[in-house]
Amino acid sequence: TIKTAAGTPGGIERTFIAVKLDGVQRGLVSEIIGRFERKGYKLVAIKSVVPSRPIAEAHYGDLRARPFFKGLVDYMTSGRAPVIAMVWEGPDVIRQGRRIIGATNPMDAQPGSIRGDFTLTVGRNIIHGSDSFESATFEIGLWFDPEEVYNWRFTNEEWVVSQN
Ligand code: IDP
Ligand code: MG
Repeated sequence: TIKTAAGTPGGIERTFIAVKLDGVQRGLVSEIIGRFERKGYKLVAIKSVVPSRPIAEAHYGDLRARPFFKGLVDYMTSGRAPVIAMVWEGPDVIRQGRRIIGATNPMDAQPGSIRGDFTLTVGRNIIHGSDSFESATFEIGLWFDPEEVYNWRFTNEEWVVSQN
């Protein structure tokens, strides 16, 4: 059986994943969704959105003091393409999502990861993923209303997540 306590290592969790506008412009939305989907994770929320400045600033609030912060927020809110905001659910999805995405700097990202396979610079690394249970909880609440996140059950769950 699967532990259901959110935040338990290996337990069922939710994480916030976003294809940033560079990923949208490059036509990599289906590639990115496909990687999470094929792994066995469950898509419980998705929308196309140009974030407001307060949302982008809150989203990257931990980077407020960094020199690239204003440029990052300007970029995210530019509307040159939308962001594809998602919530994915499944065992250990916060940590595994970060592994699927790869290191922040594409030059450190492993081949086989999304950033390792498709990106060259930190300013155009195409995807965001929550880095902890706390940030996942905060980011899901920031980007989504509760009714936009839908609880549903995989009919093939026993073929994807059984331990035996
Ligand atoms: P993460 O996206 O892997 O969690 P963070 O350190 O949280 O990485 O940074 C958030 C985003 O800010 C990065 O994905 C990247 O787009 C941007 N960023 C981070 N460091 C730099 C930098 O040194 N120059 C420009 N942009 C940066
Ligand atoms: Mg981060």
